[in-house]
Amino acid sequence: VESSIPEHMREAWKKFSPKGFTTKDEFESEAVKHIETTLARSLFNCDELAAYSGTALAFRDRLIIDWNKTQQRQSFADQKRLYYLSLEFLMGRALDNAMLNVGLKNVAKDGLADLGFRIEDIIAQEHDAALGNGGLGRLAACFLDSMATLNYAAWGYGLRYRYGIFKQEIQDGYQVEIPDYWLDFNPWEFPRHDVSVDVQFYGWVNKYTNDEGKQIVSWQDGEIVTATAYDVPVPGYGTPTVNNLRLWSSKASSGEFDFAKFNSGEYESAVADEQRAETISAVLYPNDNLERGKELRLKQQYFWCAASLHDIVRRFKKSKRKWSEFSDQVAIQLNDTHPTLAIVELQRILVDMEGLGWDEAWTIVTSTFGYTNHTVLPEALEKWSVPLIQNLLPRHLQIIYEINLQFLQSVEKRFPKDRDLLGRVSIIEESQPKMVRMAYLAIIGSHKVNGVAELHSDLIKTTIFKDFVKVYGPDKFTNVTNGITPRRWLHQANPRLSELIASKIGSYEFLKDLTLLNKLEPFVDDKEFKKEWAEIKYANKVRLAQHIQTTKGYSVNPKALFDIQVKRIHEYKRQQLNIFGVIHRYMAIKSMSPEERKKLVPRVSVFGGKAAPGYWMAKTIIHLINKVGEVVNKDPDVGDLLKVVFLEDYNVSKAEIIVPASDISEHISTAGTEASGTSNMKFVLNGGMIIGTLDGANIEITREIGEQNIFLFGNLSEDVEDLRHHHFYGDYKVNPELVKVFDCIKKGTFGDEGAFGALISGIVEHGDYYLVSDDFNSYCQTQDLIDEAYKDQDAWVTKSITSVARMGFFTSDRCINEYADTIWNIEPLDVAEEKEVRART
Ligand code: GP0
Repeated sequence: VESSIPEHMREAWKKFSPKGFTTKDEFESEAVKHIETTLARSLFNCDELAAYSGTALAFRDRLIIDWNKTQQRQSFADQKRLYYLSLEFLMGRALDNAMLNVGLKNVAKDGLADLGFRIEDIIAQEHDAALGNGGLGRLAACFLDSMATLNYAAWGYGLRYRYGIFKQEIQDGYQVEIPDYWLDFNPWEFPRHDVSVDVQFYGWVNKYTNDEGKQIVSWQDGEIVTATAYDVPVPGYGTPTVNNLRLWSSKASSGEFDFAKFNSGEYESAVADEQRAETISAVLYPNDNLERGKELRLKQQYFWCAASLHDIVRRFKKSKRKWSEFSDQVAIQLNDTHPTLAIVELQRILVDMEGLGWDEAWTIVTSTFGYTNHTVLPEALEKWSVPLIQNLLPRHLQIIYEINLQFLQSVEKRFPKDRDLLGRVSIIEESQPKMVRMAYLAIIGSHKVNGVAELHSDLIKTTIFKDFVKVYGPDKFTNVTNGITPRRWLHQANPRLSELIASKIGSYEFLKDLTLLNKLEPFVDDKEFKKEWAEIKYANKVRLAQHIQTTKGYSVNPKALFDIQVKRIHEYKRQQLNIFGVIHRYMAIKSMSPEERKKLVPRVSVFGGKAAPGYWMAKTIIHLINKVGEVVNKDPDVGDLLKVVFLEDYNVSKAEIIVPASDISEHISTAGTEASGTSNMKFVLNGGMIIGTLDGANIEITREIGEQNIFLFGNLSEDVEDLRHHHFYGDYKVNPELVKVFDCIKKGTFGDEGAFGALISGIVEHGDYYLVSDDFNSYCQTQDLIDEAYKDQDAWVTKSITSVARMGFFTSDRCINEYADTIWNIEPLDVAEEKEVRART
């Protein structure tokens, strides 16, 4: 590694380079120094926010030391790296995670107590980094955690949105969106004003032959926007590795904001240019599993892909290697189709800018990229209109056409008699206007395509991508079942359970090798252990009940069965099935005698999740849940037997309170629609049971934990198509129990019945696409089984412990190792020496 500091002067550097604190006194000294100098506050005006800031800055310093070393070590090792391109990184809070990962949370706890603060209050000051919508963005965050923990040289690349996912408020039962400006104080990012890339839009393509007779293609006269890097350190657990998440921020290029405009009196238009450029990274699109084809979104995608690719290529070029070695040094994973333009951009860089031949370039491109598909829902599959791309990225459109031409020629050669096949696999959909099918481009430009759970990976091979299996053979398509990081989702969210597990199996090694959880199974009959297990669940429920008390202003009984569904609100996820089930239960309670009521298991139904601002039906579901809550919660006939809670603004930090507190959580999507689900894994890992359909990863969870430990119901994915057909062409009748629920709503029991009309007519009149009626009986019966099972607390705790013991497979560490072995072809870096040096100092 080169340095501008002469050899004989490096001693001074080494002598004074910081080592970072390890003791309580050192921590206090660092925190107080930051509070009094960096923040210019004092003993007399240090509130909890200032204490948070001082603590965060102290830990940040520690991370930076390891971060710098990691980057040096990785450059030095000169191995292949992985770049994870994702438009979303749903990181949540960083401080708690940093403290646990460097193993100094207890030091901070004692230090903060000395200074007059409780560590939980300090942790709670932090604003979530909410640069994502849901499952896909949180998966990216879990992956970064695993990649650092396993010592892979891996970078994340994303956008630095000024506004993350909106904050949700409920007013009169309706969702209201509030902008989430989160950058006021963010100690976890480092602006790198020296790392920038100029990105071009619009303009035109100039093709000519130069003096040497060579074809030159130049894309010119476009609008230039500058991408500036902001780096976020990503610490691994119990390792010196701190990886990098690089987020790009947009601003007008210095050329664009030109002084000529100023001087000629065009001050306003100069400022307008500036603002237009900044708009690109201003806001996260708040849609989950839905694409709406907005030009600004396409601009975001290209801006981020171009900046990332130029950064990666620049790093590669420093190594002075031959281009043919590019994919030995670089693997790029596409998190869904959002970064598909990176494929086109790399081809453009290699052919137009570096002068490689088309075929040589294309071989490099396809051996570099891997593509992960996250959904089969048609409305989520990205398509961009040809005229839009033509205008914004004229050269890229030409390249896309060339890729398509070459691909279709190769298909024609292999399947000369199948004209239809060509139309079906073409990147261009021959509609009005023509559309570019991004998933097809991603498949053609990658060497591997994976789904995120077994069922989902089978489905993409037999449905949306089946023609490509015919063209490429089945080996290009593979499965990597999703996973979650046990550091955040067990150790951080549920410290007491983590501690109990460690005390039983002898160490915290399970946090790095989650299969060690199986050592818990011999203890399933240990009375004392079971008692502690149950006490911890109860304490977590008390904590959630307190959260409900402070945020909603009413109390729920922590002894009741906590039934939780938290995730984005979506028709396919079927929160409507859940709330109809709640109404059914409510009606049953109302019709019972006091004696009968005494036999019931009290239940708290908790909902949480955001609806996309333009998704009217999802908002209607939120409205219904809130209105049902208003009526049920104050009905004296019901009392503690049923409470309905809608928790506002579900996010990562709230999930850390909610997930450990469930008895049952709901993962009830129409079979075949939920690619994987990941919260299902989080809930089971925290000792909760699941009510679920045979969908996504529920199937593999069942295989691992055993059928007796999960409450499955509903139709199978292979029957969905026939059922839908039957709704339109058969003698279709809505389930009579569900009809009673609808009648109850229509009577105005929950207020203005008209407000919920569409929810009902979607099922009764418009074909019940999500099979709510078909699954209603089976759902309600299974809920009854749950009540029965819950009455036998001892057997319930046995189920809970057994399930946790068998969850080892669902760590994101396993998942990342699978990607590394089968897709990226990368090896972890050896950090043994670094660990030793650290242990000695
Ligand atoms: C999938 F296509 N997912 C999409 C999308 O636009 N947003 C998103 O969050 C999710 C799936 O719905 C999932 O089933 C999956 O597990 C997750 O991506 C990660 O693979 C929700 O858990």
